[in-house]
Amino acid sequence: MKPKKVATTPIDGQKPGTSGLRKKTRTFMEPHYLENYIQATWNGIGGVEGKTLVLGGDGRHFNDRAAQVVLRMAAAGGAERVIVGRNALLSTPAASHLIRKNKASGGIILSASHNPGGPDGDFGVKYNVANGGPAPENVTRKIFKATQELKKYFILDAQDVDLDTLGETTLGKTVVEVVDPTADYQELMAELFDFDAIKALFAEGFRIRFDAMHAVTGPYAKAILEDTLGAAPGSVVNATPLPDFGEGHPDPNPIWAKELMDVMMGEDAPDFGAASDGDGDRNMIVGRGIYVTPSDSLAAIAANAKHIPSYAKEMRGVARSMPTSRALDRVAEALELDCYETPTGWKFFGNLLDAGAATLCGEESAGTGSDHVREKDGLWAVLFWLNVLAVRKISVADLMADHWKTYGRNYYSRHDYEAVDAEAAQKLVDDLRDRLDSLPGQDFAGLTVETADEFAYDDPVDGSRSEGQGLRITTSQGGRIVLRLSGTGTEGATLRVYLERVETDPERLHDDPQEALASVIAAAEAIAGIKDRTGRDAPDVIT
Ligand code: G16
Repeated sequence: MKPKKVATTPIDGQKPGTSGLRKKTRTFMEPHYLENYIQATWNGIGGVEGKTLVLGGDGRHFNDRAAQVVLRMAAAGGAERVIVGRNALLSTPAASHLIRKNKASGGIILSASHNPGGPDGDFGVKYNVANGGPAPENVTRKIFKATQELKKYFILDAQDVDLDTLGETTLGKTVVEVVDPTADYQELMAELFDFDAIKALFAEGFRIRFDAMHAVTGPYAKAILEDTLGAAPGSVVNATPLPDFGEGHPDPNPIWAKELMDVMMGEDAPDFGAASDGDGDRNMIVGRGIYVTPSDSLAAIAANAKHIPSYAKEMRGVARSMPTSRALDRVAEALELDCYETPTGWKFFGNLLDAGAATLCGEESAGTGSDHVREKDGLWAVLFWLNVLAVRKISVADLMADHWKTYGRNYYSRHDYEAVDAEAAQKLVDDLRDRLDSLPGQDFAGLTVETADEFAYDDPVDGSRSEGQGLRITTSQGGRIVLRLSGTGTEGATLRVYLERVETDPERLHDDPQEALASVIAAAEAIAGIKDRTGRDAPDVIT
């Protein structure tokens, strides 16, 4: 079997965004599209000859076909071994773990995360590096450059590999090892958490509903929560991964996981509800009658790490992305932990975790994780919460009430304007950037601007600088407004407006977040003229 050389030309727009390359599925299915990007990835990382790679995806439409292409191109490039999840399935955190455990050079994850799937949905390809984390900017820049210079790619002329059977086969000279996607991950979770305590909790009748949203975590959650920890059969719902996620939007937030929200706000709600996204790295936590925002979940996890032996032992610092609420900062201050603020994108946590500067990190976009892998990890967050509840014997609502009483409450909400005209969105941001210096001291909707700047990040570990990472404005009354354009959308632009206000008055800790934030929302509108410039009356998604 000899690699076939295929002549090609560069394809425009193959620029990795916040998390790999995401495009419409049909775009990825066009001739040469995927092949070009994979070859550019190989070129950008200095080839794959003699390397071990990990491969898996979230099972969305085209996942199976794309995996075969990646395998044939890895073989054509001379990879020594490719470790693949059975049927080309791997959750993103499980892929990260396999890369680390096997000391692989890196891995390809086929996923567009929380974006819808199916032929009319989205597809994505992400390259993760040897530490298990998403490729940092110095690598994605090289990949992008390679896409612009590409003239040929190499692919083995071979039959499909049987990915349904565990064990080793060969493709050319490359060993293809098909592994159980859940086994190693489950072992890691058992090392981190007190499974006996969680088993005892379920044995006492504690009820959970985990919504896998027809995505990749279904098999993981069933194996761990039901089969191992003893949650009642049927606790994990929508557990079979489907190529179109059951025509749903596998994004764990109150809008897209409405079914779960309705159950949790209803009369016979279970004790605990959770959901995860397409590739299993995001999570949503809900208690009976209470939704926990991702920013609050992160802060609560940090505050309660002392109840979990593997984390109590050594908590280094914590980290959050800039738009994430500053609830974490308040916990870090109280616990005397360093707290890092990074740009949006899990890749920015990699250096801090590798250097041992941070143990826990998280984002407002429903990602939480720790140094156990180099990705955010949905099921990990769920197990963390369950472990804490098992030790503290407390409800989610009481835990949060206690948390806010201790640290104050950072009311928080994100307003998304989706598929807006890209030029209009860019102009809104550019115009506001130009006015930033003039804002401090001015009043908007009753709030006075205190500071206004554009976030830039100087990585404390490798000294690299990332500019243009979002506009941030702080106001009187503990308010903060952040505006940035999403780097994961596939249609027009998505404008994200992040709104926050700190409340420490014990009488005002249980208000409706949109009401508690009304003044900040009005100030954001007065400052940026969002409705007028986007032509929208209201955000498409409020989380
Ligand atoms: C990715 C990144 C996250 C980021 C999120 C949203 O998540 O890994 O770090 O917070 O996108 O990014 P943006 O605001 O640019 O759309 P995922 O779960 O989509 O891989």
